[in-house]
Amino acid sequence: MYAQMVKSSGEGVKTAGEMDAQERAFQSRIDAGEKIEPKDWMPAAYRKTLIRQIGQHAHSEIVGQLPEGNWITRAPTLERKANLLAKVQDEAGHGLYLYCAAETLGVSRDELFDMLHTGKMKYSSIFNYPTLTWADMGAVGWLVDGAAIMNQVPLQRTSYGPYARAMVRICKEESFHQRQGFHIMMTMCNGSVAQKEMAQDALNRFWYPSLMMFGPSDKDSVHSAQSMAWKIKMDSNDDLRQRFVNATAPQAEFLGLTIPDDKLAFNEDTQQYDFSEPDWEEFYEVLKGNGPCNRDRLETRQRAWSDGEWVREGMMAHADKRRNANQTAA
Ligand code: BYC
Repeated sequence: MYAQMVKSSGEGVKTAGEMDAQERAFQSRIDAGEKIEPKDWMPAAYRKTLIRQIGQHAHSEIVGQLPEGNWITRAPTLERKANLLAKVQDEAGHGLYLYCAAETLGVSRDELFDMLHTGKMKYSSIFNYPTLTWADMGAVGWLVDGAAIMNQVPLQRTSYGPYARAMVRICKEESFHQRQGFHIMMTMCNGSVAQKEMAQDALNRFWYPSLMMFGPSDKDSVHSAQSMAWKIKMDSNDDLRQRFVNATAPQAEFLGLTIPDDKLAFNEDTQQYDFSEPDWEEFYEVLKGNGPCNRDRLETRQRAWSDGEWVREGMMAHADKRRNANQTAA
């Protein structure tokens, strides 16, 4: 890998000759598969990229609770309600593991929340789409968690120790979520005609937004080359998207549903599925804040933050009181 970088570095990626001795030693550790830990030296840009990616990921988990939370009170059975409640709670836990991992890089949780609430930091585009029917709970679990797993399983081997370790736990839970979603889809597809139509409609609306989760195509990806050299990302956006389509197309066939893409077909030569790209203009509009639910999602998070102020103040006052009492006793 190191030798490969020297020969053909990606755009913006420093060659060995351009690195100083400390950077070269750091890159050698990465290439040797060593984990970087919080107290180790790291280039400022490595730290910054990690804070951006882990922070964005943490925000996605937290904002990702909103489209599903919408259906907790309307789940069709007690069992479905309990499962959905547990899933939404798991997402909060994932957010917390990831905020903790980001904090080890020297950014505070308050700073991260502030960046989310002021729109300086992103969260995944997928959560700016509405969940209109119960079938959307199936489609989100099957497709959105399915896409998340595709991206996150390789991240268990990412170079930054706290991020890699957080990902191990997250992936175990995400794969359960994916199965839960697929089970909802299976039940609806084996139900009445109206239920199957609802499942098809959910697939129609969530297919392309799920493909967008992997980020822009490789030629337009800003960060991939450097992030892959640093093993902050393990695979390119297009490779992961292709893997997701390869895994999901047979599942749709099993369900008796049609992926809304006329070009989708198994290619015998490549042994992969050919498929249509998502509408990238729509993707960039969602990133700019113009998706169907951007404003609503952000307002909900801002309101939760201000409504929770008295709880935070109470907790901090309690912590201060205990600290003072301990100091007096000592
Ligand atoms: N949404 O250079 P690129 C989950 C931005 S799943 C929003 O390729 P990078 C969950 C990108 O940030 C979702 N923004 O970027 C699942 C950059 O803008 P900035 C969370 C996106 O970082 C189920 C610009 O576009 N998963 O949490 O190398 C239930 C150029 O892109 C998106 C993760 O975050 C997008 N879809 O690659 C509940 C996984 N795509 O920052 C919760 C970890 C791109 O320069 N993250 N952008 O302003 C990653 O693997 C990478 O960050 C990405 C993007 C593949 C997402």
